[in-house]
Amino acid sequence: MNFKPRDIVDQILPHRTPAQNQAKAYAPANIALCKYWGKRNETLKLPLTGSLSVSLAELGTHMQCRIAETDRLEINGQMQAADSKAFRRLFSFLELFREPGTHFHIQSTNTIPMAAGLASSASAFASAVNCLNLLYGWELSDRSRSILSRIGSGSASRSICAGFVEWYCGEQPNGMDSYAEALDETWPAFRIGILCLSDAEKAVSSGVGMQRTMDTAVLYQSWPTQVARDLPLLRRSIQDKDFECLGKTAEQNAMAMHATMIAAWPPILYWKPESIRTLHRVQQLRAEGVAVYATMDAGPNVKLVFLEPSQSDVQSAFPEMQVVQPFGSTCQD
Ligand code: 2P0
Repeated sequence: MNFKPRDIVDQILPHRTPAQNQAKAYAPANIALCKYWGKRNETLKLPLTGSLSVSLAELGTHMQCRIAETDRLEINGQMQAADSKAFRRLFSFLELFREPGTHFHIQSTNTIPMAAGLASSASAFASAVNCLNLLYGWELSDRSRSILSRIGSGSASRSICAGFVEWYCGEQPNGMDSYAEALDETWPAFRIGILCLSDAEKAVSSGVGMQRTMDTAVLYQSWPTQVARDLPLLRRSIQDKDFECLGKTAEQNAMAMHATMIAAWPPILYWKPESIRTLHRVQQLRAEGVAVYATMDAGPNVKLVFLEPSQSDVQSAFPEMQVVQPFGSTCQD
């Protein structure tokens, strides 16, 4: 059977009667240490492999939803046209959850710098599901909210949880076993550094990019093998607090993902000269003894991972970097 998003939503939702007139919720953005790159089912956004991320604490999306006369969407205070990409994508998702004739006024505020290419769909769809869960009084589990968010955008499945999060690939055709869960580990000294190198809109969306890579890159055949190696290494390095292993694995995973994109046709080359300069600078810092590693997503920006004791060295090399503490502050802060 070919399951549709509506079939899955019907299975999960207890009812479609709002419990209140408005609700507010939040979800963080996330950065993958082992990337999600390729789907086995486009409609349900089922991934070909598992992935593992870290959520960005206070950097994400605050969403407010009010029952209204007509559908309206404000992002960071700006009203969005009904035929804009953001409006159409969000409301076709919200349509899955409400009775015909119900309308929403959505106000969404991103605390993540839009220019970083990080104000992704992940925190938007996860915050929308969190918001509807309150508005309708569904009291859904993390697992159910993760499955529902995934239908909006794959990586949104991971934005339901804080800290380190693993999204299971699953194998059921209805995707009920493809959800994300937080790892039971904290690492207070863990830091993410965000570098805004370019705010140009990307020419190839990640959804189109992953499909083209699967369809045309012979190198993509190696991607599941890469993930099969990297996921256990990352889980173990988080458990053992082995930062060198975590950093190496995350950087290599990101470079391997980009290698598959570059091997697609037409090639998907998100890198800008500034991205490459940054990657070289990271290598140079490591040669000088600073434990810092890089990761990149479907865009030219570079995100750094390091531990609190290296923060001043990394910050001196990249003064414009915004530092995120996924597990709050350490005693030394
Ligand atoms: C990730 N990316 O794991 C990877 C790395 C981009 C590169 O998750 O098509 O925007 O909506 O499921 O969630 C971006 O993918 O794609 C993404 P859809 P989504 O973070």
